[in-house]
Amino acid sequence: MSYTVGIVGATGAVGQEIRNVLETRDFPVERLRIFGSARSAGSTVATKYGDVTVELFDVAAAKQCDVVFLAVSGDFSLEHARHLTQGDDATVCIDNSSAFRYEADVPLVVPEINGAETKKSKLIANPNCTTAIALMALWPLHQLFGLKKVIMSTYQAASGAGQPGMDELTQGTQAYLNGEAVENNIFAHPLPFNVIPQIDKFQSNGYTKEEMKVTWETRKICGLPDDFPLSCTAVRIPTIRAHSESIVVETERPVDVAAARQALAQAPGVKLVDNTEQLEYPMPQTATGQYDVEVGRLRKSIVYGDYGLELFVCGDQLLRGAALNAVLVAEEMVTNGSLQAKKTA
Ligand code: 11C
Repeated sequence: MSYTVGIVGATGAVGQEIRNVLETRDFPVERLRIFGSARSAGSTVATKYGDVTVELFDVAAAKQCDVVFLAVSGDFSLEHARHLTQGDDATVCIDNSSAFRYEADVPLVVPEINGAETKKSKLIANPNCTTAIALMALWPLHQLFGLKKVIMSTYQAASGAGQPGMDELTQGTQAYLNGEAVENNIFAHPLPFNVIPQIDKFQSNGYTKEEMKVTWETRKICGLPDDFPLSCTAVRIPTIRAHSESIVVETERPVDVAAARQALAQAPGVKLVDNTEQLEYPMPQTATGQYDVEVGRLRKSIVYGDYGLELFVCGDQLLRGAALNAVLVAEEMVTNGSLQAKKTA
């Protein structure tokens, strides 16, 4: 069986990667439809499935698809996603924004963890990139030792702010090296040769929205209690498109570092890169462009002793953090029968 697939926002950084991942993974595409704004409508995109003319987004037209990927703003998703997924002509919608992640009736899915949730709804939320990347390592460790507490600090790439963020970093770096003024319109401060301990807006508890997303989303995806303690400090650094994360976990059961390594080496979506003698550990340069999240620097925690592990993780923000996860959700829905091709007259 093959499907009519729609992408809304296909010319943005995430939308482009969704198309690439569909093509690379040979997702069964009968027809690809690309929807955009009045600015991009009418332009042509060369794809594996032939040249595709960008259509002006319209709910009725998008509902003709079997599955629609939304790679647009939360406001756009809020306005249209429920209309796409309701009614006799409803379509499956996989939303990359944060608009529905905390709605009780909308599954928030990392397929390797809670893929079965996709059977419950036509509207599926894709997690925040920082959460998705961390969970590839945290989930196998939770299975093995039981997570009691998680403290993490992130080193997040410019791609988290989309193509404009990557452009601001590269242009700003060139300007800096030329001795010119560095402009910042996307980031709160100039990013080149800097680190910025702020991603998204500050909340009343002193954390940023990005940091709270990691806490809220981890609880929901992993089925942890609503008060599960996870603290994140999210920091923007001048790398292009792979997020890095330093993670400390306290565990319910005693840790065994060798067993942790073995579990991570076998975990889907993970590449164990942990040979300090050879100076091998996760880095943005090696994680970029890879489907698997690199995990390494595994060690027993000197803070939590037998009940704690420390590790370092790097994952491609646009792939595992967005496009790959979304396509894996669609693949899961094909496998479990929740994604059906519409009968055409
Ligand atoms: C960043 N994690 O690095 C953000 C981008 O909730 O989908 C993704 C925001 C989201 O800036």
